[in-house]
Amino acid sequence: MKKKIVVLGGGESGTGSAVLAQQKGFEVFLSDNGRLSPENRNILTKYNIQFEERGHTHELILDADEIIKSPGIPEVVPIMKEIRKRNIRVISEIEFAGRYCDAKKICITGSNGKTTTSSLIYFLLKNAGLNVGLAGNIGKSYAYQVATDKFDYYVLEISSFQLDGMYDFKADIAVLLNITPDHLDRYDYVFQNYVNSKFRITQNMRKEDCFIFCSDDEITMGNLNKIVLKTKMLPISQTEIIRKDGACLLQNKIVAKYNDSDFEMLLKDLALSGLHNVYNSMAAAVAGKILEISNAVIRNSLMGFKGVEHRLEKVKKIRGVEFINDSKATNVNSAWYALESVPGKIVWIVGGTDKGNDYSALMEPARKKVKAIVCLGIDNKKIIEIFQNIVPTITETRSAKDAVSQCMALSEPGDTVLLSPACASFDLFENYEDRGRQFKKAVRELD
Ligand code: UMA
Ligand code: ADP
Repeated sequence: MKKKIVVLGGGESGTGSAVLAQQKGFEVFLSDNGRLSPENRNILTKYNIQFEERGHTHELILDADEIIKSPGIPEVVPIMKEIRKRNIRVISEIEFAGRYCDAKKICITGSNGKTTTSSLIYFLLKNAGLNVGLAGNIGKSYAYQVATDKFDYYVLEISSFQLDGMYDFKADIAVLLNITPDHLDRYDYVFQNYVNSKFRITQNMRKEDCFIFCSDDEITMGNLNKIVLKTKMLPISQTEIIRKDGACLLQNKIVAKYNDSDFEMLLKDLALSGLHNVYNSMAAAVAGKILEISNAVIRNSLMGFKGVEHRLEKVKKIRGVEFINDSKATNVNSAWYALESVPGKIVWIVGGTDKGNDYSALMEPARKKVKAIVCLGIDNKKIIEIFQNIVPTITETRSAKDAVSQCMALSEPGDTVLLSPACASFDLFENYEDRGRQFKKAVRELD
């Protein structure tokens, strides 16, 4: 009898998983408790895949041999509780697709910088002429690409939700950028649970594999000291000298080393600005060295990378005021790096859906640099309480258009208006992309 695979959720991840499972000859059933997009409905129909929408029918799900759960579905929903009661194996799309993919896998995780670093490494591998795909928590699903494409290398951005359902998967090169509190609502508000999830990126790695990690990150180091890894260890640091494999700063240069081969590059030549992006560039350079990409290609890639939309994206300078869209800064740590990287005085757009934020780390940069705060959210009480004695002017708005026009009124030539909200966007916007686009539109309309 055919093994039955049930796919829970029919979004990007679920639809791709169903296509791959169907192609591999399983009996496949996809169940979504909401509405499918017309595009995904068409794909499922085209591949002859059985599916349901607007509800999870327990009898059609609970007889599965294995379940592929979409990352956005939390454990607390009733169907998941039933599945766990019956001990049915639940995996993520990445675990499933990894079974059918013999490409070399470069996997990037961390609380912040995943998309930037994955895109940069992908850009680097492409420039080196390698046959490479980009997938994971970005773009077209990994499973769909494994079903329909053939690559020698994959750069995979991996979220903690995806890691939670990964068991036998193995990265050839793993990158753990940093760990700061995020998504705690999905981890019973226990930070260690989230940390453990991030460390799953190292599971199954062997001595010939490579683990790139940030040795300046206290949480990473504290946890690394508690486990034994067989893999090659490649620290990246901006505070200490790395004498063996890894990357560090030497005066005004980054230096990346692997197997006695060095790569050096002036900091000022990096395309991406800000201390956080120095880490991202270091991780990419080390990955490049491991893959034996030439220094010239690594240098040109780190110099020529255009950055990713909504991450410290310069929108426009209007009457001497620079407008920057950092809508993807949905937690405190990413907003900290944004405040740090902007020179001069800042009019800061902050707020949205609070994920249990502790804003105290932002008090110091706000005191030094922020001349006014324009809140963009429904409930701004916490932000006002924290910053009212630090920042001279705080106003509240509920649309990108209002926020932008208030910022213009509060700025002088030489200032920067920075949208770096430290919060999710779901109170006023569809998602962070919608927030970023509405911001950019409002900025362009000012002119
Ligand atoms: N659904 C159910 N039952 C439920 C709840 C939801 O069936 O109880 C259905 C919804 O109706 C919907 C589907 O599940 O149709 C959505 O699943 P999903 O939220 O997992 O979204 P996908 O479209 O499958 O996209 C997911 C990732 N989304 C999340 O982790 C929330 C995408 O990451 C990822 O690119 C994609 O898989 C890859 O295949 C996005 C993301 O926001 C970019 N990630 C988070 C982040 O970056 O912060 C982690
Ligand atoms: P992710 O995919 O992990 O959410 P992104 O590359 O999309 O990461 O960046 C999210 C936010 O974090 C942006 O505001 C960006 O400027 C900031 N950021 C990027 N890299 C880092 C890093 N290494 N450390 C902290 N913040 C970062």
